[in-house]
Amino acid sequence: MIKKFRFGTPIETGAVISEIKEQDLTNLTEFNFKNEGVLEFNLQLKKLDIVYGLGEQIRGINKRGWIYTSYNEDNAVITETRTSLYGSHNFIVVDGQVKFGAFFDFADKVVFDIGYTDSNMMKVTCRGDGYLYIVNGENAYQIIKEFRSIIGQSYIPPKWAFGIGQSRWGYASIEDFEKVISSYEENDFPLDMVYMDIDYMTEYEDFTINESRFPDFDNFVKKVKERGIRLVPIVDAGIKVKNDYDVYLEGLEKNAYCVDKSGKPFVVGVWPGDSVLPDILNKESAKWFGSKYKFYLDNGIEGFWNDMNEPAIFYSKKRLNASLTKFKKVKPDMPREEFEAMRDIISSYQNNVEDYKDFYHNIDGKLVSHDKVHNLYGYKLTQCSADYLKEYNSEKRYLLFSRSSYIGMHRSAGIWTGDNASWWSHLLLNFQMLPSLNMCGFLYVGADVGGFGCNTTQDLLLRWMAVACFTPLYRNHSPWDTREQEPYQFSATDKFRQLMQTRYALLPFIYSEYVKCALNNDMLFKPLAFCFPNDKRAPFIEDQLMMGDAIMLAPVYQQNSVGRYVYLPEDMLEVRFTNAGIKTKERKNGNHFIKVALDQVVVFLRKGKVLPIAKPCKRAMDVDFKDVTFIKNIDSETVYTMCMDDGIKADDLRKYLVDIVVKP
Ligand code: MIG
Repeated sequence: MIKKFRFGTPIETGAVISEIKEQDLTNLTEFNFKNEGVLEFNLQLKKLDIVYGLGEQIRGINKRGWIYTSYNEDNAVITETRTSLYGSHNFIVVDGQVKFGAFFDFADKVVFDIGYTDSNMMKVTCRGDGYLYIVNGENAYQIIKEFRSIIGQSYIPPKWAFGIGQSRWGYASIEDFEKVISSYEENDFPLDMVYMDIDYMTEYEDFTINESRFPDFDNFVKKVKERGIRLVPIVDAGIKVKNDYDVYLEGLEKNAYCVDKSGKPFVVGVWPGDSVLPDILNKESAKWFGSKYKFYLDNGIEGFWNDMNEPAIFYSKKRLNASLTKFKKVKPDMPREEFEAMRDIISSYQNNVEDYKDFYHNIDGKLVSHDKVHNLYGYKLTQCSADYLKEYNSEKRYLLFSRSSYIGMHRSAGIWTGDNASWWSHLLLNFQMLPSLNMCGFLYVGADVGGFGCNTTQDLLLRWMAVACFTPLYRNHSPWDTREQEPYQFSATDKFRQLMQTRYALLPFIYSEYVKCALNNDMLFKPLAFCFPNDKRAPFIEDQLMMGDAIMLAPVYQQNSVGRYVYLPEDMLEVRFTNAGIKTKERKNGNHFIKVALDQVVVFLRKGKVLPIAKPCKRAMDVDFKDVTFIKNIDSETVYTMCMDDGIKADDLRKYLVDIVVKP
């Protein structure tokens, strides 16, 4: 039930892996289609129609009432007025009197005006050439599963990647990492990963380790792993221009960088200063860049996060040089206008989209301007690292996630949602992104726990950790210029420990549900309406989600609240994780004010379902999936399907799904 339409001569993105026959445009009945230089798809919306999708985007689960742009953007100020974030996930589902999904597989900019200009109209405009896929189905949920089946199975990380990770931009030496790990150990906090931000490198050079601050690095990696913890380094997109940096020289020799019009490597400024961008849209160059991960792998590293791959640009050398003559000398009596003109020039450097028109990729011998394929950069960069990891060791699963992305990347990596802030509104925003990301194939997802930018507070971090209990990627991360945010920096140690233990108690459930969703092209997080299709209120609930088909999440996301109102579409069992054990209570359908203390996690278990709970553990790999107890809301025998693989081997995980019989 999928129709494929082609517009022009598209760049193949690789997002869709199924063979689908192209159809004549006369079969495009879902949209009113116009092509006057730019492609335009119009649809009249009915009052209560819902539009789902768009993956990593701002605003709610229902995307109506705003305008969204797919043009990957590095901008750390994520407010409600933004229109684009780090990824482009061009899949939407219209759910109303008409129901269909639409995937705009365009490498260039796509704008989704979903009732912004005219509240009853949806207008999608696409720049450049591409494909449109129309997915039909009975309901939104079926349409999504159908779409997921043509884009291929989602990435499954190793089991340890479901543990807790600690990160901070600023950890810069063995001592810093020692301190993090020992603080976790002293406080009896569980931990699986510590992330290494850019300060581990020599002068921000990718594929290097600062030897003076990390002497004997491979031994350090080994020692840390003996304590059950993995180090996960960051890899930035830009390669430093420097005459004795072997990686830079090698890439030069292989013509592996993006070039300007004259064919010279295009120079941009990022963390290392003047840098060049690997041309990862070129097959050979991509292969070369991916192979560089060997450096870390040889040191015992098993996980990576790819950053700055929109690509982020602090300045382009070209713009910088061209503007220099415009600078006047700063004088005390300088007119305000002149001063402001200078300031404007300076602030125009960072991530100026005009720069994207000034460099080129060599795609199969043809020079293609970056701005036409901009949205693929993070995807393809992460793809080539994933390809190399497989080549390095095809037996093993690696942890890999990226900041920038496009649909297709979901097969080889996860996403973290970039530079959020320590704002209560972002706690809700990041929660609402979960189902939208799942619709687009991204299952291994998570936000910086506690918020990245700005100063967090103890209560925000606690509430955030209660939500993160359920997100596949769970990482506390913040930059050096904000309040220190590791759980051990605050006084409520017992509360933090309680929440972290809850995560590990839930690991057999989280991991098994994740694997099943990946294998079945299913969503891990669903809007309520997908599970309660006959409930009239469910479509308008934006702050509760179903996880798998067993539990409903309803997190507290407001400061100073002692709980929240929760809507129960049916009778459910309230399951409360407390420091005095797990407490359950039957709840009738309807509205309830549910009290939730700062160290508690409350979920609602559906009738006929069970929830496996593991014994306390401090490392994900040590959680005993065989030794679980079940919280039950059943009248008769049922089965729970658990994934019992070793958590590491790259294998068909279907073989490890075990049905466990649970009696009432
Ligand atoms: O320009 O590596 O989103 O997680 O800590 C900032 C430093 C670059 C942005 C990432 C953030 C990371 C930071 N990076």
